[in-house]
Amino acid sequence: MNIMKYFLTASLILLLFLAYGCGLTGTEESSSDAPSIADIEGQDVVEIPSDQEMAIPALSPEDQKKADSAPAGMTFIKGRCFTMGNDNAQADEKYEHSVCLDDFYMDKTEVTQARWEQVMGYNPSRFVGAEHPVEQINYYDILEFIEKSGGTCRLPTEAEFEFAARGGASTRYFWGNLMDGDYAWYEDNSAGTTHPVAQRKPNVYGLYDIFGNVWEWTNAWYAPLFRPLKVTNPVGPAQGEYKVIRGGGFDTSAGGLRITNRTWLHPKNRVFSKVTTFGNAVNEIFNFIGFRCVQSIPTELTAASPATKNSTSGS
Ligand SMILES: [Ca+2]
Ligand SMILES: [Ca+2]
Repeated sequence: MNIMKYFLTASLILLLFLAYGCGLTGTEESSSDAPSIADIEGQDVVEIPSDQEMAIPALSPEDQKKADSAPAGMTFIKGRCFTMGNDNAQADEKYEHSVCLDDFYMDKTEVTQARWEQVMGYNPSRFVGAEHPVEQINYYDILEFIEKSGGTCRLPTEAEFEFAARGGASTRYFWGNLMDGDYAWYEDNSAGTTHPVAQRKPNVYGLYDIFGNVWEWTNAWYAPLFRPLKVTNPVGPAQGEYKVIRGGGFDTSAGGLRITNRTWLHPKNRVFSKVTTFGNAVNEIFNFIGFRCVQSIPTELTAASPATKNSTSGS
């Protein structure tokens, strides 16, 4: 009898030990680093700012000339090398890597409904207002707008968007590490609607609503990871299924407005299939996406140097 009791006790201890061991293993597996769509889509991720420090240097006389020649509504962005991405946020923001960009011009504001209607002859937006950003437009609608705009507009590459939006900052937002509603319309201050452009404070380049109000299309195909290579003027993958959109919108949480946040949208999609935190796919209208134009610097300005200045220009 005593032997039986001893055996049962020993078995019980062994069972408890095994159960505890399995529990530990399970915990480890659930915190695996393998990225899933739910991980990437989730917004509640803790981010530690990287230590990259960038100051906006004063413009040389030649660059000042480019800045003075900026097309109406655009600001000059002096290109250089910077660290793109974020190793301490969502999986698809990895890996921090060096990117070098040429100079370019960028619209100070999102394309307004007035501007869209002038070019396209219609206004598809849900939150109607001449000075509100246009939305409910897909990627191919924008290609049509670009064609009709006669060379005065292209979509930014993803690197151009991040560099411009960053405005030299190495913090979570271009204004610092804490959310500040003075700089962006987002879920806590937007009252569930878009707002006329340029009502919040701009970044150092004079870009308004580069975070918040409407998300913005880039020209890049979405890939879940950046390649950790030093690259010049990267344009992203040659093809893909989704386009990258950046910057967050009026219905985005504070966390989702961080500089390096990325998400994606089918180039034709007006109905977005979203993966919730519970893993359910639900259809919901998710098309409050706008855009702003960029332009490359005209060759007559990039070629200009003191040595060639005396040549006459017919333009
Ligand atoms: Ca925006
Ligand atoms: Ca994201």
